[in-house]
Amino acid sequence: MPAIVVVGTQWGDEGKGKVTDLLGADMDYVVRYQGGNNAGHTVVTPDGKKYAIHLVPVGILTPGCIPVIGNGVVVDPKFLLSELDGLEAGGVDVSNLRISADANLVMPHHRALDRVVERYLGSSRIGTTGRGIGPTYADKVARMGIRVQDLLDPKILQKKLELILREKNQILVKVYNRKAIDSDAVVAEYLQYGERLAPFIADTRLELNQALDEGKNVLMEGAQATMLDVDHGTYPFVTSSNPTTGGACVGAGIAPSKIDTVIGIIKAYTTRVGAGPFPSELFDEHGEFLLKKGGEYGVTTGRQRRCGWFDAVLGRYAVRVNGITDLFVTKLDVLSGLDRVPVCVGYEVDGEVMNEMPMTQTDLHHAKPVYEYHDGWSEDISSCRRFDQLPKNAQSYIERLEDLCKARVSVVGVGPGREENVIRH
Ligand code: 2SA
Ligand code: GDP
Ligand code: MG
Repeated sequence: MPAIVVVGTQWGDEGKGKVTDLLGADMDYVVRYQGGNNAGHTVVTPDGKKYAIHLVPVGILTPGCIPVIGNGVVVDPKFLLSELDGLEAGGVDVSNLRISADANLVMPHHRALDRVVERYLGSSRIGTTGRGIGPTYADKVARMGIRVQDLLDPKILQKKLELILREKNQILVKVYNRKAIDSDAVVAEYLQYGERLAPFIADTRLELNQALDEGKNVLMEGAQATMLDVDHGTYPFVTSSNPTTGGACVGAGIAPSKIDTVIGIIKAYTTRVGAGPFPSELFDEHGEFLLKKGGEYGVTTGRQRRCGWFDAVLGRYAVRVNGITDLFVTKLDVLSGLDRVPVCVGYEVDGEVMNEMPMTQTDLHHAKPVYEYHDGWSEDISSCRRFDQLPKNAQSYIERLEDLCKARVSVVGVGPGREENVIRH
């Protein structure tokens, strides 16, 4: 079987963790291909245990599955070791983990710069997770990155870091009035991490391609989402990587021809954490309803998520950009109890109605949602497992999302648990 991609369609937190865990049982490999420990993926296992996974692939929870941190991920080694320690303490076997030797490392100067730049931006801030993600990717592209393989070569690590810190310390001290970072201390600290991580460091590109050639099942686990993609999202209010399907190829070193299934995870409503445009955002009691009933708080930072109605313009855009073959609609259960459920079907921009994503960010910032209204349902749907068990109005809602987004809805989530799904096709 070729590779499968699980991709976020909105602004993240659609339930990628749950879906990856659900599919994990049939997978030989689960691969993270971008992002870092900014991600927060929640998994609730059948025994009721709740995990919040950040940097390692969710597949680490599936016995026998090989979890891979691909070359496109940015790795904070201190965080990674503490995440592995935490999982091991909870009885999870982490010994199968592979980390690409080519992945870039999050260094102390990246974390420091992420925070000071956000403060410098003031009211124009992005609302990052403060994990050093943006500065690490910026240095990677500027060819000033330090990679996982450098942990295995003390001389190179020392040489690269001394050179890089000469520039970064000027910025930290002279521009932002912060303390300089001592390169000897960082080298000593990172070599210790390197010693512990050495058994996991691998040529993951080779291993994944060999596995695909042998017919093994490989799942690519996206983090963040389409509208946070640095190329296709609401720039500059985005993360610094490519969560979209194309990023899966680059971030793991596999060819597009190896992918034949792209599963788009889409919440039955919309949320966003951090700054940036959000046309269907709610500022009333309905927004409060979604926040409370949906438990919409950041898994990494604890921040309250902004909530709004389903945006079909955005859904259709995500289907197109990612080549989504199947949609997995999550959290339909959260909408039970509403008299009517609005769906955003277009944007009004300066008196003109647009049915597709505007070309410019200025237009998106000015976009006012155009809604159509669906009758709601009051039943608790969490025990439904077949489509015909859902209330008629819930069925029509899903069918309409399918029409508007132009992709089939194969599964509908009716609760956080692994089994709480309506399987359609
Ligand atoms: P960054 O830290 O540079 O990637 O931040 C840039 C933007 O990307 C957003 N972002 C996220 N949005 C939703 N969920 C994410 N993960 C956590 C979660 C977030 C949390 O699962 O809840 O706990 O706050 C995530 N990671 C990055 C971020 O909000 C910025 O808008
Ligand atoms: P991710 O970043 O895409 O993995 O999503 P998060 O874990 O950040 O947020 C999704 C939240 O919704 C988590 O708390 C999940 O346990 C929960 N969740 C996932 N699917 C469903 C569903 O169908 N119904 C309900 N009620 N909760 C769900
Ligand atoms: Mg999340």
